[in-house]
Amino acid sequence: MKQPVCVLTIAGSDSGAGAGIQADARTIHALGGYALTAVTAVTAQNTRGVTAWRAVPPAVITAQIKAVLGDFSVAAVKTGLLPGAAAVRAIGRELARHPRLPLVVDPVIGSTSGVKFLPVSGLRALKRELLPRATLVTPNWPEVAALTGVRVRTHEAAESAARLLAKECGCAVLVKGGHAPGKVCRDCLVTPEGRVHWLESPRIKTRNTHGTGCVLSAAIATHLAAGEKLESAVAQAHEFLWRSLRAGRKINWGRGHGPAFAG
Ligand code: PXL
Repeated sequence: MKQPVCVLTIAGSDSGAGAGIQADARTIHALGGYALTAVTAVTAQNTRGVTAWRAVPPAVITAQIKAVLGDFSVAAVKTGLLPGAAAVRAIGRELARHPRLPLVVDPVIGSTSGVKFLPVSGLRALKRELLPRATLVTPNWPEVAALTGVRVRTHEAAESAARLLAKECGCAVLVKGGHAPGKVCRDCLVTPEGRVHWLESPRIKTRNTHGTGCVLSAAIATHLAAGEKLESAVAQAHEFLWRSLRAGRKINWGRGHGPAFAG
């Protein structure tokens, strides 16, 4: 058996396994990698929403990261749900010891069902302490609006916000168009040098969309871990998510939003 590439996901646990650590691990393994995990929060949820959640203390998050990075040969890192400014700062300090590791940040603010995981102070810490060290940040429309203050209601505004964030933080920005109306889903990638690439795919009609952002960012991190260039990693991850959504579109999981199945 050939040596698998190790990818570390720093994210929350989802008891329904649609998003978070569970979606990341499934995605990383589907793409031939080995998922290492640092759990940042525990959520109780199913397809209908989150019923309870608790943050893991920052010291316990960093102990997990130290344990993994101090032993395994990790080739890329992704972050998902981060439960507050103190956790963001602690993770930033830990990852600063590994400046060459590719880092994908999915700036999760809350759940679709309305639970807020990261308050404004956390978002500020994310922008100041994690994004300048990141390879790529992957906000959706509401997240890029919260990070930049730009009102995003059109694809043109999404591109402007992405350009602004890339300039402010010096990292690449992928704004995901899943929240936009229309029959085509359009994501916009802006590199730190200001190159712009649009990725388009036909929108898939399904309720099973929980965890799409987790699958996408975990897939990008796995492709980066395998040594691929950013544009190629993003394009392949976009395609992988589209295929996963299409494969799982008719599965009946529960009464709400089932997982964007990545298997
Ligand atoms: O999709 C954002 C997200 C990420 N991680 C966890 C979540 C959610 C949304 O509910 O629960 C653990």
